[in-house]
Amino acid sequence: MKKKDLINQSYTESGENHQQAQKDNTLTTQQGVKVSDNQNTLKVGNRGPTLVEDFQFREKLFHFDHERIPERVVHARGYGIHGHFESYGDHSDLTIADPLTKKGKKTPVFVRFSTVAGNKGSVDLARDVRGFAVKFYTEEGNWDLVGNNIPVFFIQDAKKFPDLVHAAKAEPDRGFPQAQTAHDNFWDFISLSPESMHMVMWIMSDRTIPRSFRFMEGFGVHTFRMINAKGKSQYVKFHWKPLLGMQSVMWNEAVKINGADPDFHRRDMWQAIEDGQAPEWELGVQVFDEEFEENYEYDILDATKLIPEEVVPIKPLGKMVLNKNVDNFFAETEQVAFCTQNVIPGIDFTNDPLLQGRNFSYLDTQLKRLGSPNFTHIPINAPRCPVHNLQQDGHMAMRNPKGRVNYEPNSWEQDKNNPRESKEEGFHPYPALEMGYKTFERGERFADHYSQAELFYTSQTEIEQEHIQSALIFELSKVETLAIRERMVSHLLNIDKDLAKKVAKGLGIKNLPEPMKMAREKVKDVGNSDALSILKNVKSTLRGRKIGIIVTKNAENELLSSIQKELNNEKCQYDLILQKISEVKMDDGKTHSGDEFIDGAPSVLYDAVIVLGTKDQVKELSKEIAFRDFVNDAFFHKKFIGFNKEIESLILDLLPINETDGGMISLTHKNISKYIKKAKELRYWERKG
Ligand code: HDD
Repeated sequence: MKKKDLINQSYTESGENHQQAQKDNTLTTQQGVKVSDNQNTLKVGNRGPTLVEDFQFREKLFHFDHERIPERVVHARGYGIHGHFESYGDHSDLTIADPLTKKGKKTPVFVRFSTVAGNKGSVDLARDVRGFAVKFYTEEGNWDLVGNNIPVFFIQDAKKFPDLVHAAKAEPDRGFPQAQTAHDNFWDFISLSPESMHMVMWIMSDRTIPRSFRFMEGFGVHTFRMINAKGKSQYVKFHWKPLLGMQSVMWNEAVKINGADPDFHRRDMWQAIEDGQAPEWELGVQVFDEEFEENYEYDILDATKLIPEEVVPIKPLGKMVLNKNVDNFFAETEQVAFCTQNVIPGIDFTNDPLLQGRNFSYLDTQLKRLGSPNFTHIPINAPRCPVHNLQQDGHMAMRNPKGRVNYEPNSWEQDKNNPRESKEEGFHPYPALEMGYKTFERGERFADHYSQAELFYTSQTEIEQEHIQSALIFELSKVETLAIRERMVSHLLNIDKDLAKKVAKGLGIKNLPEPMKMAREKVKDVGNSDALSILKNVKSTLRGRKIGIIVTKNAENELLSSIQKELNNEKCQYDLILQKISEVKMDDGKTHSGDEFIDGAPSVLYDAVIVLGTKDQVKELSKEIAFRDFVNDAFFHKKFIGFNKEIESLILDLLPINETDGGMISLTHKNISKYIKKAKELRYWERKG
């Protein structure tokens, strides 16, 4: 320890050492008074009662006692990142929206990814929809595109939202299950809401167990309007496409990841950004007009329906890059307040009853969470363009205009503190013609609840269909009430008979129930959309993926170095997993320090694995459950497994096969690129079991 540090060292009563203030770093109270003792309360004698007079103690505790704000009623667990959006071109034929009118124009953004049902402290890999909320800080004000990683929603009308969320969250008497839909209340509600069936197919698919936030699509869900300078309105649906491609994990992996690393998704994002691997998404829109609206089989105002990309292709508009982690989680990720009604000139709403209800809900919820109508004064919510208005006062007001004017009209001189409306530049709602009787009824074309559920299911690969079947069987097996299980099967019969039969069989339902009565006949030809499948769209890349490499004592260093070199070329991350975290001595006497040790790095945390070792060491390792699980899980999760030739038979001894399959590669200096090429397929789906 340097002499300077020693001088600043003192000891508390209990003998712990702690540092005295260096110049200008003195601890103060919130009032700026310097603190002399931050370890001991003020007492009468060193064993006497504590004095209320200790204002430093009282202030410290007072602040601590009030540090929490209410968590979001949904999407409580989230993770925020800064970045920017860059327009590919001038899209002013479509919209005057500020971020889209100039090629290369960059607009700062803040994105919060989230799960929906779980509390703030729940696990990252719950089977759940992921929120994908983007705040654009445009020169024309904040524009919030508050979407999900699924293009449709459970319900058609916002009035049903509180019931949906109540049913999905923990049951009110017992306070569980946490972050899970596998319980009676959820499936009771769903099975009584035929409109949810399309979404059910999505949530039972691998879309709800993404490998990373970086490998997810995002959707604005509703139909919005874009308005150009001539006042022409066109309908749009927003899509975010991850440039790294899509990827999900298997359910058995998700369950294990939640135990091994409950923060798997946030850690992945944090690390990627710290490593300079900023994830990117392309923003695109499906554009269509009123003629399409009138002729489409479904109502474009119905958020439980999508328009296949094959029917209306996506027009790319620009690219979003997320490249900066937050400085303070609470200040930014927790306090960010997204509101669907935050639109700017050039973007407008439609009459989608879900969107209309959201526009009420989001503003309302921010008051509850952030406690003041001045939540826009918090830096993460503050627009980055000028803000002038006559709204004043309220809790924690930070923007306090000077002068005597706080009303309008007034006859005082106009300036920043005395602003006026502008007919030319101000936001004008699109002058849509609206006429009709007041009614609680829904549009007729909202009533076909099964066609697009079938479209989604039949557009999946066989493997993905199997995952949907297993997910339904798993979830419904946790439902105790048999009538609810059967009601779900009767819905599935309207979607796909084979699916219904397989789920019924999995649940031990011997006699199939009658199909649920349909409110409206399904369309004749539901079509097919390859874009709906993850596996039909795998991007052959290891970029952004992570490989777990177990290295034992005396393993061949040259082989390891060649592997590391190739993985670096692919911009693939990797961890060296050792028997002891400290270091490993290789065959040439050189050493490597470990990123992980074997108990802390199960193979579920990696996209592919490699084991490099000597026979003796691997034999020893094979006695350990962590190593056996590592190899077995990698095998059953259909990951590519690489190993040096010498240990091939030992690896096989751990597995239920006698010879290697196409997903297992015995590594030599010459065939590392073969392993890399294979691993880019991400999973060896041909593997049985
Ligand atoms: Fe919502 C949060 C997405 C329907 C009411 N919602 C919230 C967030 C996302 C979504 C991503 C988290 C924002 C953040 O990170 O802070 N919600 C959706 C999508 C929907 C949807 C894509 C359907 C298309 N939501 C929906 C309805 C209502 C709400 C129908 C109510 C009528 N949502 C809320 C909320 C939340 C919210 C209660 C909780 C926290 C918040 O708003 O800021 O107002």
